[in-house]
Amino acid sequence: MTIKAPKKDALQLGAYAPSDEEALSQYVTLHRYFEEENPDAWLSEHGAKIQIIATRGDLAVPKPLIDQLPNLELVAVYGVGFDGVDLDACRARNIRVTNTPDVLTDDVADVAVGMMLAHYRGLVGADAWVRGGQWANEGAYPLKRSLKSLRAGVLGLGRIGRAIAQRAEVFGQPIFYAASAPKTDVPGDWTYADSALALAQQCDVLYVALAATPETRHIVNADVMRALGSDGMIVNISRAQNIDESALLDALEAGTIGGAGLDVFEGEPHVDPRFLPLNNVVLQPHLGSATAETRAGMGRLVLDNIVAHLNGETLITPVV
Ligand code: 8YV
Repeated sequence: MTIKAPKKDALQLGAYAPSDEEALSQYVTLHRYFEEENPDAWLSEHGAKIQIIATRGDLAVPKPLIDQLPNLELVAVYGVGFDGVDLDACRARNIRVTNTPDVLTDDVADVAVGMMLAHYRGLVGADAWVRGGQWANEGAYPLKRSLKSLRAGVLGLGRIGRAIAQRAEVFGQPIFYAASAPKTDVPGDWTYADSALALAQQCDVLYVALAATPETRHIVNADVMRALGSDGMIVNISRAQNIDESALLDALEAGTIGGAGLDVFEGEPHVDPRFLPLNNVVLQPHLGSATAETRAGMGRLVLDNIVAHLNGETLITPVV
């Protein structure tokens, strides 16, 4: 790709893969803000030259930061979730925002269904059963659940939610979903529920696949957990804010729900220590999109959006 305009200056808020950073450096001057020892002083001196923010889905781009960049034109998010970006502040100044949808859908859905499989077939405990000698000393591993006996409930039927539902169908699971309205482009046997609570009352595995917004905060609360029940499982590959994590810990500890599979956490990467002794939760370090193939695709999409912006061309995957 070529750029017709001079190199612009980009504020990099978090690390990318070295190959992605090398590719981006061909087109913009990257300033590794996340490594600055005195970021406020740096912004005061250099903020005016920044035209692009290169960030990630798990990082924040708050209004106070945006306000210190008077010449900001574009926020490029390496990730599908743009909940960390103050979109109102961007809209107010005609600052464009892009993300990286589609390229990561399948990998994130795979992790969601993988955590369901691991929990209901007890794979993590079974591995320890072998390694710890219990198989030889105590015999067969305890019986678990057949995946085809479970009902899948998907909260949020966007790209990732649909991919999760399609995978659950392959396991023979009936599909229930909750969305802003019934979908007309899904199989006729997918059952619509008009709320998270109604969905929890009809399913065994509740997949949280919602984009994080102020309206979805703690949408999975203690009432939803009670409705899901003691054989139920919550799987979260979206954002921690969509679940009342304190209520989730209470429910897991009390057995109100049977288990959880979590790839996102409040305060990540620092995880509430209450999770650590629990054997009914599968813990993953926000790795939904973390494959070589998908991260290459995400990095390429960030680059393509930035080059399109530099050339004054249509953005590839605009949010704002
Ligand atoms: C992160 C994500 O962006 O896509 C998202 O919104 O949360 C993740 O894919 C990824 O972990 C890069 O940090």
